[in-house]
Amino acid sequence: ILDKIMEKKREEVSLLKQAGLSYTADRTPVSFYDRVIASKTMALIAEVKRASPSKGDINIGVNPVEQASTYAENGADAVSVLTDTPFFKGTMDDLKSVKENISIPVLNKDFIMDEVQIDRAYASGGDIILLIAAALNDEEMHRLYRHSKEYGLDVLVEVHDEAEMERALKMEANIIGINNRDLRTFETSLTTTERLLRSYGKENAIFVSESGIKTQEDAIRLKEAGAKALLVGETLMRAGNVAEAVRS
Ligand code: IGP
Repeated sequence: ILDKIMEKKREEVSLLKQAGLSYTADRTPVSFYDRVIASKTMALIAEVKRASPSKGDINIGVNPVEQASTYAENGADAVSVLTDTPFFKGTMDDLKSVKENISIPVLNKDFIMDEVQIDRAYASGGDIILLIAAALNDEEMHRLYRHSKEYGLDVLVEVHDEAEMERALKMEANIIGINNRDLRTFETSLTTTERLLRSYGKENAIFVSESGIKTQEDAIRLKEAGAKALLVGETLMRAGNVAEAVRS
């Protein structure tokens, strides 16, 4: 699926460039990194996710602003907003409206392959952007990382295995997401975080465990593995009582 998504993204990026949109903004992003460093407890990145390629429709009728506000009011440390439309049914407008209504950092969750997407993220109110190691080579990762840093954006570098982790550490990424879901097979297991942190947990970065997190027991398990933050989407999107789910 990742190859298919990136192929579609390439079309989106080329349209963006053709349109010749230039994004102007002058803002100071809110730092997620500083917030986690200052915090003694496990951080939560709570995600707004209407649908996904692996689960289909999750919560198609969600009001992103209400959902994000509930996250923020109940102690989330950041809100992730999926902005990919073809596969996740999110929009850049979701990101903009969420940003206007909350003060905690906002992650522009998308498949970034070009600077123009970072310009757009910055101008739309994103504080953190995502770079997926499985979708980018070293040259692209470095270039896009540097571009993000010029705006003062935080970068979540996402890895899924040892080789990707080595690449992320080598570029001195300070926030590394370990995706428990294999984007190529959809197989999801929390042992991915446990395995990678057994080998790399002492390295100097904030490790975020991502995907497939459902219960308090899962959270405890990942905390014991050395994760400093969790990224949770589906469980919060399906929760009957979102406020309670965030707090727990
Ligand atoms: C959230 P979940 O299983 O809690 O809904 O997962 C998040 O980790 C997932 O949406 C995600 C993702 C990504 C989505 C992780 N990495 C990259 C799109 C692109």
